[in-house]
Amino acid sequence: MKQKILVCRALFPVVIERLAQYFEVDYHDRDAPLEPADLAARLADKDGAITLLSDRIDEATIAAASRLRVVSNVAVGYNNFDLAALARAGVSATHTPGVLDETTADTAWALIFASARRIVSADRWLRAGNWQGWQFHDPWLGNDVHHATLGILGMGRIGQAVARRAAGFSMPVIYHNRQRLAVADEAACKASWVDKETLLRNADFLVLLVPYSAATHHCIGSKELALMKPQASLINVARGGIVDDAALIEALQQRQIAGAALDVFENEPALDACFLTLDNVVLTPHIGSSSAATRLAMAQRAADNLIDALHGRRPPNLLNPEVWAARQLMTKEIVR
Ligand code: 8YV
Repeated sequence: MKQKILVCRALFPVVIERLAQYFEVDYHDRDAPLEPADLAARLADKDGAITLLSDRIDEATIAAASRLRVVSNVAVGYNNFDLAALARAGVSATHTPGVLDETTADTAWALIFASARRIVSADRWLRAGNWQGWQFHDPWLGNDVHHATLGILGMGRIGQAVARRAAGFSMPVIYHNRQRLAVADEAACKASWVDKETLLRNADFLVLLVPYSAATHHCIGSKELALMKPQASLINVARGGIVDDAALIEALQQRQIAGAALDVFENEPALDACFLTLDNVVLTPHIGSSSAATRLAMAQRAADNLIDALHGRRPPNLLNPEVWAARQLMTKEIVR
């Protein structure tokens, strides 16, 4: 008899067909999240699940899911998982690192340029029929990207992919990370480690790429924004909640910094309405990994993780190896 899985969102048909070769698939084939009660009810008889960031997997969600062995996120971030609750329930968790690094780095650069050169406001203004002729002192004088200092907070795989691109624009790169990169990795992305205050004071473009956790909650607030240059732009392609949105709105209103470009927000998809009134902020709806090829690669990787785990093979992107090891041990005991 096939094991049962839940797929919590409309994915690519090719991925669903692949999963259906191995499993009995309960498919929520809509591109909107399941209600928490619905999610819990549909997980009750499942061995595994493919989840998205909008599916909160905690104690309550898995309380009735006694067969559940693995939850496989279609995302590199996993702040929707309560890992402590999953450990207590003996459920393995996986994510999709690696496959979205380059695409998300591209998005960061798109936002750097959009913010520096005011592309979105200029487009909106032109469409509104305001263009009367070319002006030397046009309203869109922006800031140069080339030769400016690129600052990166959080220098994991995506941070390094962002840094590598800076060489093409002759930009010095500084970064802050809890752990300094190995010398060879620093050399590969031509980046220098600095403390957080030096990063804030010197970056012309500050790209945030730390994962969200209690430790990074509001790690950019009014105190940090006050240290930034008046011509600086803040770029967030990581997670809402890393930035204190109210403090950022205030800084943008006061022109304490030149601009921001944000792909993620506290409480998204709800958005502080003040952002909509500001012309020095670019807003995108969490599209960091959104290229067709990358979203397919993410879905396939999530399927790989689930297929391996439910066949007793260690999945490539395990988040909680101790849970996996404990279950393997338990299975051996039972067999013996
Ligand atoms: C996704 C992301 O766009 O992978 C992540 O952590 O935030 C993005 O790649 C999206 O959230 C998919 O669930």
